[in-house]
Amino acid sequence: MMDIIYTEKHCLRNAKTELHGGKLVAPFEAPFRAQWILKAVTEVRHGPVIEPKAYGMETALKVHDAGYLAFLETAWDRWAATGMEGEAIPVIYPVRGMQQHRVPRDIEGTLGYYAQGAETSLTDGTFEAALASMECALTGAESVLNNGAPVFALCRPPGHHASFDQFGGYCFINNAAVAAQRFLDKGATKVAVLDVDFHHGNGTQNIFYRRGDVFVASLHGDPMDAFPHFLGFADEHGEGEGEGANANYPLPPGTQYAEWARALDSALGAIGKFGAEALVVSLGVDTFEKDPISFFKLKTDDFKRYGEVIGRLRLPTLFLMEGGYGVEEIGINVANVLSGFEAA
Ligand code: Q9C
Ligand code: ZN
Repeated sequence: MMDIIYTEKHCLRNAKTELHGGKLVAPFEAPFRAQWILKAVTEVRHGPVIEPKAYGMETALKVHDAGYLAFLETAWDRWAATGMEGEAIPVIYPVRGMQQHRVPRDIEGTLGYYAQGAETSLTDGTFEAALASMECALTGAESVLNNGAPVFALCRPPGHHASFDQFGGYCFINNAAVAAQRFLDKGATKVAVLDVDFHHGNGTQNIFYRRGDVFVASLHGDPMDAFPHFLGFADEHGEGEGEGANANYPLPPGTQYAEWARALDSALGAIGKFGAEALVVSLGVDTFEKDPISFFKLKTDDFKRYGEVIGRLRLPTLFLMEGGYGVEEIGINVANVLSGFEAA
C-alpha cells in the first residue's frame, strides 16, 4: 500500500498546441497521461487516493523567483488581453549577446524572458493546474514527514525542467524542488533528489546548484543528443556551497537497462555518501522503449527492478510524477516502480 496524491485539477492544463517538427500539434503532455497512470496505480497498488491540501506560495518562493511566480499567475490574462488568438508561445528570448536581466513591459517580451523554449504553450488554466500539482507534491512531502511511509504524488503538469525563473519542457513550478525545500523547512538537514526521467532535470539542477543541502542526481539522455541540450553534462558538479552536490549521468541513444542500472548504482552510492535523510524521486517513465520522444530502451519489467534498487536505500521517499508519454503502458511502468520499491 502506498498513498497516492491526486487531484482532477490537473485537467485545467489542457493545451491545444505544441510546436513540434515545425507544426502545431496536440501536446504530448496531456490530461490522459495522468488518467492512465491513476488507473494503473489504483489497480495494482490498491492504495488510497488522497486529495491534496491547499498551500500558499511560501515554499515555492524559496526555490523560485517572486517575479516569475507572479508572471505565471498573470501571463494568460495579459496575453489574452492583447487579442492574440492562439495559445501563448514565446518566440523571442534574451540569448547570447543580449540584455539578459531586464524584464520587458510588453507581454511577448515578458513571455520570452521567463521561457526556455517554444515547445511549451501557456494557456488559460495552466497556472491553476501547476499550483495543484505543487500541492500534490507538498501534501506528499507532509505525509512522508509525518508517517515515514513512502508516497506517490501524481503531479501533473510535471516540474523538473522549471528553473528558478523559467518555464519549459512542459514544466512551470518545480514540484521536486518545492518538496525538497519542504523537507528542509521541517527539520531535515540534507535531502536528495534522484531524477530518473529520460530528460535532464535542468530546472532542479539550476535551483540547487549553489546549495549544499540538496544533492541532485540525474540520469538522462546525453544533452548532446537530447532535450534540454544545454545542461546535464557529466562535468557539472555544483558550485560554491553546492560543489560536489550535483551529479549527472548522460547516456547515449539506445541505452538499455543494464547500462542504465549501472548509472543508477553510481547515483545511489553518491546519495548515500552525501548523507541524505530523505529522498525525492523525480519519476519520469519516458525511459520506456516505446516512448515517442525519447531514446532509451527500458522494458516494463525493468521499472520493477529499479524500484527495488531504490528501495534498498531505506530512505523516507517521496515519488513525484514527471514525464512519460504516448502509450498507456506509462501506467503499469509507474506502478511497477512503486511495487518494486515496496518489495525491497
Ligand atoms: N518536439 C518532460 O519529460 N521536447 N519534459 C520535446 C519534441 C520537450 C519533456 C521534443 C521535452 C520535454 C517532463
Ligand atoms: Zn522527460
